[in-house]
Amino acid sequence: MSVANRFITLEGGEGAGKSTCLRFVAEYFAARALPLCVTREPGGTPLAESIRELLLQKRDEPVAADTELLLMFAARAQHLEALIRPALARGEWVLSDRFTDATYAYQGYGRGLPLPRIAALESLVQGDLRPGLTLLLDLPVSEGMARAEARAEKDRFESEQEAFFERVREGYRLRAAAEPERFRVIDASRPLPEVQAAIGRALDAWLKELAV
Ligand code: Z5A
Repeated sequence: MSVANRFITLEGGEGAGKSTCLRFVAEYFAARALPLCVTREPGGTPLAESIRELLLQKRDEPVAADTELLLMFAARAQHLEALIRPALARGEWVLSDRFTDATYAYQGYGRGLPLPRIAALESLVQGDLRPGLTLLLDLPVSEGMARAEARAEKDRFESEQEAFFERVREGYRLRAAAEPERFRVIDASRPLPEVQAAIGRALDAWLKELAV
C-alpha cells in the first residue's frame, strides 16, 4: 500500500462539523486497533501552531493574500517534516483537520489568488505527497455560519462575509468534482448521527479497497 493511502484529510467550510467528526474518526480507528495520528492545519507542531496564531489573529494591518498563502505553506512544510511524514513512515495513519484543499478553497477561490501559484507551492512543499482520501463535509454556507455563530469571538477568517464563504464552498465542490476518486462528499446538513454514519461507510469502503 502506498503511504499516501494512510493519509486522510477532513475538509469543509465554517461550522461544517469537522472538529466534531474528527473525534468520531479517531474512535473508528481505535476500535479497529489501527494506529492513528490526529492533527490539524494550520498547525500540528509547536512552530506551525505559532504560525496559526499569526494567521488567525485579527489585526489592524491588512494581511496581503500572498503573505497568508506563504504562511499557510510555511506551517505546512514544518507540519510535513516534523509530524506527517514521520508518522506515515512509522506505519501510522494520519488524519488531518484541513490540508492543501483548504488552501485552494480559501486562498484560491476565496481570496482570488491564481490556482497555478498554489499548485507550484504544493509541489515545492509536498513533492508527490497528496492525501489518499479526503472527506468533504458540505453544507449551505448560511447553516454553517449559524452553527458557528454561538462562538464567543470570531477570528480573522470567521469575520469574513458570506460571499467569501460561498466562493470557498464552490471551490471545494469543484475540487471534489475534479477528483472523485479521492474525495467523498458528505452532506453535513443532516443530523450528526447521520453524518457520522456516512463517514463510517466511506471509511469502511476505503479500508476494504485497501484490503485492510
Ligand atoms: N485555512 C485557510 O485559509 N487555508 C488553509 O490552507 C488552511 C486553513 C489549512 C482555521 O481553520 C482557518 O484556517 C479556517 C480556514 C483557514 N477558517 N475558517 N473559517 P479551522 O479548521 O481551525 O477553523 P474552522 O473552519 O473555523 O473550524 P470550525 O468552525 O471549528 O468548524 P468545524 O470544526 O467544522 O465545526 P465544529 O466545531 O465541529 O461544529 C460547529 C458547531 O456545529 C458545534 O456547535 C457542533 O456541535 C455543531 N454541529 C456539528 N455537526 C452538526 C450537525 N450535523 N448538526 C447540527 N450541529 C452540528
